[in-house]
Amino acid sequence: MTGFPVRTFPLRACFAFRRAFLFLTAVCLLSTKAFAAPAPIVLTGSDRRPATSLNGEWASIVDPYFSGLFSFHHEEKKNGWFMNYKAKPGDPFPTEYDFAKAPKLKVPGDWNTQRPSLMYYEGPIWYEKDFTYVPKPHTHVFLHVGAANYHSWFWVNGQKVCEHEGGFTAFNCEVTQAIHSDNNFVVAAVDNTRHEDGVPGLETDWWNYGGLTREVSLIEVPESFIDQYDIHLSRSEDGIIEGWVHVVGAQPGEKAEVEIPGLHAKTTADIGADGRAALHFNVPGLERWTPESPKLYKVLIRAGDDSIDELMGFRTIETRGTEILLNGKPIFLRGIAIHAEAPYRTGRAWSDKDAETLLGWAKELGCDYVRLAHYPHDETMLRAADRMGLFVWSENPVYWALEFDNPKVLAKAEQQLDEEINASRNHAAIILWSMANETPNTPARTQFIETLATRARGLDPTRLITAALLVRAQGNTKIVDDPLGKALDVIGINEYIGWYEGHPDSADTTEWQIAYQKPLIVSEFGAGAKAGLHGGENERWTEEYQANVYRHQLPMLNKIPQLRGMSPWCLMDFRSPNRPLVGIQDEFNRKGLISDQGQKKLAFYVLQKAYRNKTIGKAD
Ligand code: GCB
Repeated sequence: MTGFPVRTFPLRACFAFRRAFLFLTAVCLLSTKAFAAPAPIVLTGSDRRPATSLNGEWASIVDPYFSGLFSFHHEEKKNGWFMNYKAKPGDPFPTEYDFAKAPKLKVPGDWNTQRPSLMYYEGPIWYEKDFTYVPKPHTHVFLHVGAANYHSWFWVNGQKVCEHEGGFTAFNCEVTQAIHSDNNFVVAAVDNTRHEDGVPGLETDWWNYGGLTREVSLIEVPESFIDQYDIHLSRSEDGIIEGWVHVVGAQPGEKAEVEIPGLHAKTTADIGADGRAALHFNVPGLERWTPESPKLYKVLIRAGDDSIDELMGFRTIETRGTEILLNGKPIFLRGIAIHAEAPYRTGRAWSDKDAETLLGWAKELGCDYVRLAHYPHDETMLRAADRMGLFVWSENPVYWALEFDNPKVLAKAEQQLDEEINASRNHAAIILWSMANETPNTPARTQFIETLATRARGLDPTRLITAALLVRAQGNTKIVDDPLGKALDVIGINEYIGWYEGHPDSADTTEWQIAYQKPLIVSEFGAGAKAGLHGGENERWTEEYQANVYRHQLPMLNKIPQLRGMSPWCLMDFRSPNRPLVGIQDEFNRKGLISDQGQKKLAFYVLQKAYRNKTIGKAD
């Protein structure tokens, strides 16, 4: 097993061909298989493996013109800053950088909140770290990167090990050939420049935090190793766990084994030529995962010399008409939307503590569900949600307007979707894969997202596909008929009655017309309020105004017959450059029920009462 765990190579090859032979373009783009690189290594459950942490202080050089990588004629340098060259007396050339003298940045961490001069920085920054390592024979070593926003390049001891695009998903760079005994160094260039053909694109309503925002480590695995697995409760056969284990480097006929000691259940399966062992085994006495009782089992996965000790819950999720069924029973999702903004300190959230604070507040609010907007969140959030009994809506960063007619953009969205699903498909908490948020209703958009939905179903047929749609209006009637709804199992809609349109009491006279007989989740509604600002209930930005919006929204939503859940916008205030209003927003979106410093606003208690007393929502 060799090669870079990224899809960029085959696409690049395609684009090189395009220059020479235009007619080949379509062939190239439609059949990347012909030029396919080895499948990316996923290392599902990587946080359950022993690892050598590379967290901590890294040397950093801000490089707005990217002169560490590109020459004055914009050619990629052979001796760029990734060589970490130490100037010697008498060198016949100057060395204009020195990581040893460079200031430090903490990893994990966005750079913006670590240095005032970087708060607004968008561009490349170089990172360097020295480390010692003693590789063992007959192993593969991967550099595991939890997330690097947005585009990143990695070198170990001067050798390029990978390049990755996408700011919110983990990836693995094989470093087996580049790493050696004792002293090593790793250099990364991370560039958070926004691009028209990026995913997300140019406009977002959140801060474009750059850097190595999640944990970085080295993971050593045997020659043949468990790369991915999907272990879930069957929807169709009662008391059966099914799925597969994918082992890289195994010979057909070798075995993979899955054991759940707490249930005295164990199965052994043959690995096929595709590296997969199919699972299908009985689990008598299994206690199903529910928000009230989020039972997690220790699951031991073994193949050859490799093993992973997982912690998993088991449940089924499906729809029937306009209902959502958990373990066969209708549910209503009492939720809240959450950005990965770190409570109290601001910046990109990543730690267990961040997850426990945010999800702890969601529990206090009376939630059993969280919409993790607008991109895949850190694994720590998913583990905490499994533990705490919170359903999760997990989202691909297809946000607002993208170049929906650009096949390159589709490939990027597909890559991020694959990374999201392959890494996190074993979390009982995740019940919804969201394909997109508030995208413009055009044929190109619909085709783009339908393609993603089909792909998501292929990767994971056990969960529900959704997206947050926009709503149109005719007089007092809100109409939900976006054609994208056809491709979804659950319709998500965002509406801001009482904030972007009308007054809080406009909700009282609003009627709803929904073209789809499917479950509906109101994935956003809300209003801005500055914590501590008080006044009349029709005075914008006051806590009273926000609470008033919630008071009028809840009875209106209760009248929608197929309403099966909601996740108002949002749990906590978060940084957004679109929100400059001095003295009120100060570059924070203030629609949180809690301020970024943990102060609860009045609307928190309005929603808490409705959730705790179950005066909102039907089905249980
Ligand atoms: C939306 C977006 C969300 C924004 C929010 C707002 O519809 O989905 O990302 O932050 O509205 O506050 O306007």
